[in-house]
Amino acid sequence: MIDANLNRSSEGLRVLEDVARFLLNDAELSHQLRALRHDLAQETKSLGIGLLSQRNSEHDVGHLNSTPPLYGGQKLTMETASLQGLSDLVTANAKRVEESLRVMEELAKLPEISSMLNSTGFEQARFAVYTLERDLVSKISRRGKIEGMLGLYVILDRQFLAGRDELDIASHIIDGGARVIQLRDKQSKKGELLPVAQKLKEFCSKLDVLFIINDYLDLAMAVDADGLHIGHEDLPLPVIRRELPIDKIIGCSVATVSQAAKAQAEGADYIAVGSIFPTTTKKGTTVVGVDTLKELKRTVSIPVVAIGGINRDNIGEVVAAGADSIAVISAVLHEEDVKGAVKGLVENMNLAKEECQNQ
Ligand code: TZP
Ligand code: MG
Repeated sequence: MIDANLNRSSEGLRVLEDVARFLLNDAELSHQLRALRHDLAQETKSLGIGLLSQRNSEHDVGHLNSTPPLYGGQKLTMETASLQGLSDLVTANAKRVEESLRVMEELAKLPEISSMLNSTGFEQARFAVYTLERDLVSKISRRGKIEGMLGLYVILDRQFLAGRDELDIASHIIDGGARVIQLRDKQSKKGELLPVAQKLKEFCSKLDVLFIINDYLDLAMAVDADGLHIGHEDLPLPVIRRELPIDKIIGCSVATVSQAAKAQAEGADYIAVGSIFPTTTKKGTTVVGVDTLKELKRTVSIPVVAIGGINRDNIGEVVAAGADSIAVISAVLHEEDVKGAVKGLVENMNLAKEECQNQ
């Protein structure tokens, strides 16, 4: 029993670690999983030869080939359960680890075993896996959204609509080829914003475009937006992460490399750096230039959205500097032909991307 459960837990942990390492590129999670696997191995090292001597896999009555099939030929084990995706794979393996740690924890309470194994250690490891399971599943559930973000990001600032209808403008933005719409409104009351946000969310969902709310956590939650964008004057990122459902993305505005590193460490899914060029849209913003963007790309691994004064003429330079996505307000909303403006930006962005790839 000890041998089987130690194998189960270390194998399950290895699966989780490799998902974190190779598929999620998450250094912190893969490090934590590795440390846990190593600690368990260390804790039980003294049992090694004894356990191998007792091993008798060929005659294990629970082994797939040694028992008659149950339930019409299907064994009801996690091994045969169909996995719908990466999230299921993580859940199945996390459960395997949690269950085997529980078995070890109980076994270690027996008088003949308690001198060799520490029950509390297994209990602590089990609780650590509960948290790691949640962190992995939440990362996976946001992955698709973050990938969908890597295009043109248009901020629908209601103060720039000049009486035009939000849904009308959103449909032109999407027809033009934008992948993300953010609702920004620094003036209206939230009660007035709620129905607007609700309509936009429904519309974007149908067309598979990400919908992000600027500033307001409560509004983002009320309309079930795909994510929330915050700045340094908003609630702190760890508080937002705690409150938002785990599948929602959080973007964070930064102006320096150290702010970007902090946002990444605190769990931001993407950062927006700006203002790249001078802009009249946001008062009092500092111009950071493309050099900050380049430096920042060397420092953080999460997607970087460039913002501020970006238009059809300079978008190529920003893409060449490494921006994963480009956010604009006036280059789209100051235009009468919104769809045409978005199309022009997307075209120039794609051209610049192609050029970068050919270099
Ligand atoms: N954050 C930094 S610059 C900026 C924001 C919201 C304004 C971007 O607007 P524009 O019109 O694209 O320069
Ligand atoms: Mg803000």
